[in-house]
Amino acid sequence: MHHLAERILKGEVRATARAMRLVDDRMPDATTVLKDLFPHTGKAWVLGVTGNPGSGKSTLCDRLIEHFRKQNKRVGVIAVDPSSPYSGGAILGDRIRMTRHATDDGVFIRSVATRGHLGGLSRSARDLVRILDAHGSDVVIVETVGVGQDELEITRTAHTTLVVMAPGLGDDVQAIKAGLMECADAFAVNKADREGADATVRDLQLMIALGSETMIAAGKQRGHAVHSEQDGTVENASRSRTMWTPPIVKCVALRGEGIAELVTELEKHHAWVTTTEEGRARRHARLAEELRETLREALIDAATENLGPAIDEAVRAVEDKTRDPYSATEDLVAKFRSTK
Ligand SMILES: Nc1nc2c(ncn2[C@@H]2O[C@H](COP(=O)(O)OP(=O)(O)O)[C@@H](O)[C@H]2O)c(=O)[nH]1
Ligand SMILES: [Mg+2]
Repeated sequence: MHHLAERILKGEVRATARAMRLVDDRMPDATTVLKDLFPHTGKAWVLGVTGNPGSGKSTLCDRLIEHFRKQNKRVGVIAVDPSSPYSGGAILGDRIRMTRHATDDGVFIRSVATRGHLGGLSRSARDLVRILDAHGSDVVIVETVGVGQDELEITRTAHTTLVVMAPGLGDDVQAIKAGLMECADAFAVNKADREGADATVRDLQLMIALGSETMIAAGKQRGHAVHSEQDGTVENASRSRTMWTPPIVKCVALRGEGIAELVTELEKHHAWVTTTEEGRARRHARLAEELRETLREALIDAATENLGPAIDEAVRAVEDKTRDPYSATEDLVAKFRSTK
């Protein structure tokens, strides 16, 4: 076993931080460590927290950490932020807001910049989650801004995804991005000390009700509710029983209000994901996705290595119009196959 993996499994903070840097830099050693760690992962509850900037995600995460620490749970946090870690922007803000946990060795907080992740941000996030899981975290919180596709994809690393909304932020339910709606397993309407929180709750309720009506009618499956595989043969009534309906919880993260209720709802979802057939199917689908993604990358690497000059030649041939790009690709695939 890699020495870092051994030390991570003992819960050594420095080894954990070191392995995370290897993942960031996509060093070959990172893969070795991840291979050794994988059999020891799967114990942590991965909780995604997303939403628009300023909705109060970091403040809420801080409260969640506090809550879990009172239950003596070890908490890992991955804060994915769009700004560079050195710009003094949001990451610095997040660090400050979470610092009261910085001296607690039951909490491990890691900020991740969104730029410069070879192989994609969601892959890096998934690997970092696994390291924290093996390190002994009972809960791993992944905070991401719910804007770009990359960020939304990260929520697929989580067992449970919480979408944080706040009134008066232009966070009207009509404006909420479809992607954000689809990844939500629960909603927190934060800043309930402000006007408009009840209206946001009502709008969300309506949207969820309409959403599930549409889903039942169409017999479609959505990101947060994977139905039985015998689609079409299951009665609508039984379908709606097995479906997950995202709860909505009002809170004031700033004052720690509503946090216990929120955690209760999140835990219900965790139980749903871990005990139902729908939850199992969802985990299976995500692993299949991951494997396809890593396979695609590995195949491209292998093909590039084997065909290097042939690819350059093909590009020139297409440029000279002596070959079309479709046939050129077919030629390359045939050539790659014959080298195996
Ligand atoms: N009034 C009010 N302000 C809050 C609440 N929660 C967070 N804030 C403030 O909202 C701003 C953005 O919070 P932050 O946690 O950084 O949001 P993030 O960008 O989603 O991570 C900060 O100034 C917080 O103090 C709340 O419950 N009520
Ligand atoms: Mg934040």
